[in-house]
Amino acid sequence: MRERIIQRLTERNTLMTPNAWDYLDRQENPSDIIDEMVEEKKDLPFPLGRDVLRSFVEKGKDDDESSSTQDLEVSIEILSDITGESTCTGQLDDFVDYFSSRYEKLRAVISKRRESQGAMDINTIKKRKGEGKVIAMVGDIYSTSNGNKVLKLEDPTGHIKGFISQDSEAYDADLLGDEVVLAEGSVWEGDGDYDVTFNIDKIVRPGVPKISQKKKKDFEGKMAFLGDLHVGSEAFIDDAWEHFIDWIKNDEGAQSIRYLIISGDLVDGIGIYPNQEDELTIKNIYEQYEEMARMLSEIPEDIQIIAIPGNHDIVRNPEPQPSLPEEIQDMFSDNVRFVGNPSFLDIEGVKLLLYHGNSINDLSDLIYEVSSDNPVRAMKEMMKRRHLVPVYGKKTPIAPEEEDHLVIDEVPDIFVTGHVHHTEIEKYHDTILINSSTWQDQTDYQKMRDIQPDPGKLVVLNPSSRKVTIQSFV
Ligand code: D5M
Ligand code: FE
Ligand code: ZN
Repeated sequence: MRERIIQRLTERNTLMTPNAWDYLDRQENPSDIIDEMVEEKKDLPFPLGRDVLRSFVEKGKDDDESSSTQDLEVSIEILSDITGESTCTGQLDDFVDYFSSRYEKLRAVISKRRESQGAMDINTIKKRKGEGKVIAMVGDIYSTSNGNKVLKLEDPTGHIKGFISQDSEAYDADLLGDEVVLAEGSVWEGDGDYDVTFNIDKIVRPGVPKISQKKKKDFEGKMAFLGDLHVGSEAFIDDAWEHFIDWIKNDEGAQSIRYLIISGDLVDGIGIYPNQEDELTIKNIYEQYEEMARMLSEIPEDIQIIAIPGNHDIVRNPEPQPSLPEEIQDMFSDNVRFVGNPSFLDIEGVKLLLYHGNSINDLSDLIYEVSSDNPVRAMKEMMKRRHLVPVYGKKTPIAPEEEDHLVIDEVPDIFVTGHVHHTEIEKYHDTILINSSTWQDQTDYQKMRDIQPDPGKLVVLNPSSRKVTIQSFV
């Protein structure tokens, strides 16, 4: 049987990793699985790993109605995740493609708005002059000596100089470079030293529809959220973690938890900030993950754990980040599932957007009302712009993928971030915004930067009733 499987895979230019073999050996009909996979999948990754294989097998189980699936079986569908899909080649052209994807995807969102009717190309409005509207990406913005704003508006047909008077309603829009907006106004004829200029009266963002016809979710049980464990750090709060483990194993209130979502920064990593090694109890990153795996193995295995990486984890820093490497994933029990940062998931009909939250720092630097202590406010700004990293070139590095995976194409039921080591929940239209807590106390580095963490908390949500509670373990 093994030879036949190897043959089928080599015909398709791939091989399986040892862990994928282990997984396959535990299935009832290994040979059939590979036959089906080879037939159904156009492209097979090299090597073929455990996760891809498992995802294929589990999907098959869902589709097969004759099998007696229990009501409460785990069902996770990955709707968007960069893992295994990266197209980055490191060429300059990548950025051209990236921003063009960002524009097209956001234009598709904004075009659905009533206000977009009658929007014109920049090239057309430039020739035609007079009143009109355009769907444009915002370029460099600066303030003039008279206190007005000048910016560049761009679409695939060209660009035009934009002008926002301080008296205009558009002045207070907190426009950021690289966001895509609908700009309404009128075009001034250029003459002499003056360029043709679009005088902007009003800015409309992609936004989130206010009224929805969404059905109530019939999700059974609860989801719980935590993040920023920073395992390996001296400041990791063992006591709080032990309380949490004791609670999740024994407390009646924990029995209905079926999914545990971890929003990145699983370990503290190494070399993330100056002199970090002085604050590490585990100085080897693999050992940090081994400890993390041991800790998660204490959680009852009927709880499905889903984890994304953060800026302290062992994957590339630019976003989107793929899931942790397979050699790390293999340290963990089968109920732990690793996906990329960000990921858009469908968990039993509940749409979940999971993002570590690096750009919260950028938004708090750029928008007056946003601060890192109030992360849901930053999350709202992301939702309004329908983008997780609305501004390029600040603190959050972006990998120029052919498709912009950071666009919020679809409005999620739940949007989760972490990173700023606070716990906060708020509803925004139909979406529940959650910033999940940390298990790391203040580090010397954070003390220097006056960052006050709010550690040791677990957010518990009933997706069906939309009731949320915060459980504290410190
Ligand atoms: O982030 C821990 C805390 O440090 C969180 O409050 C964000 C803040 N932080 C992290 N990186 C930066 C930068 N570059 N500027 C400002 N504040 C930052 P963690 O990712 O766990 O180190
Ligand atoms: Fe963190
Ligand atoms: Zn972080």
